[in-house]
Amino acid sequence: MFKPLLLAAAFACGTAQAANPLFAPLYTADPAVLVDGGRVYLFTGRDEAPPEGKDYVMHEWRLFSTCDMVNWKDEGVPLNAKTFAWAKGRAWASDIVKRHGKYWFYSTVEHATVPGFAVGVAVSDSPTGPFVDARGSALITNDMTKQTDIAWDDIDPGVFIDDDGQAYLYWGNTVLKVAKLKANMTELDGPITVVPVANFVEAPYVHKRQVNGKSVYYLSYSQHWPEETAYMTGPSPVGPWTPQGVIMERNTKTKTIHQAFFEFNGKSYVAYHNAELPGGHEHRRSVAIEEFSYRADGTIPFIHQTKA
Ligand code: FUB
Repeated sequence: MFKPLLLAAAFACGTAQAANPLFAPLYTADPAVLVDGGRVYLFTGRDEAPPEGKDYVMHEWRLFSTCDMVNWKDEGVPLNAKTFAWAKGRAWASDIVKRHGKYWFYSTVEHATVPGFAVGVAVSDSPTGPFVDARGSALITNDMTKQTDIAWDDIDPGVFIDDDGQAYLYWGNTVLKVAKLKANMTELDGPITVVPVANFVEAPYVHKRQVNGKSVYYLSYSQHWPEETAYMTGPSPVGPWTPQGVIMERNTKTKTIHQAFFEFNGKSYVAYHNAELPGGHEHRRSVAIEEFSYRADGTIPFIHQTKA
């Protein structure tokens, strides 16, 4: 009697048991996480580079979900770079939030007519899609924000909605940028501000917790090259930020790492990528998740990656 019940519960979560690195045989990167309705929805980019590939080959975002952090369901491809008709391709890093009962997916793609990368926003009534372009045009383009001479300084959107309802978009490579979003989630609300962060490379991600009765905002990001994960804390979504140091080590088989923090069933997790799946390399990465506990003062301990 008992075992079938357990089996049924596991099947409801998903049918594939997974351990780090996750989602073999697919190579995945750039995790974005949404916790909703008792499930974790983990969006990833998909690395399709061949064994000797020398560049990212990324056309689509994949989605996996679970209700127990062990059994995962492959939810397929809820959207791809072609979802954005104005994009040339390159489905790079993304983030997802829920607002007004809809699911808003912010993502990096290469723009077809404005040289460089851009940020688009897609929307769906369900976390599993289908997603459609919410604007019909890019939210951020390289020509709006030329703070560097590189084409990829407008990548890696991270979205955060504060308890007062104000939404913020963080993004950038080499230079970290932040802007408010209007309540419609599809337009900027005010100017783009550059945040000075020593050694910042990419993957900004903001989350918030209550620590000893106070709101603490955590801004994590990739720093140096090869990258390691570092973070800062502050009293508001726009700082001022206090550097708190490195919390995850560099990878050995790929230079990028790209983290996302989340809470699920009372436990704390960070998702990131390395390239530890067999055949993995710089452009064939694999998403992994580590559980950790915040210290009593709210700081994040050093989190070691699972190594094979
Ligand atoms: O996956 C392509 C790029 O590599 C992402 O946009 C960065 O965060 C890095 O992981």
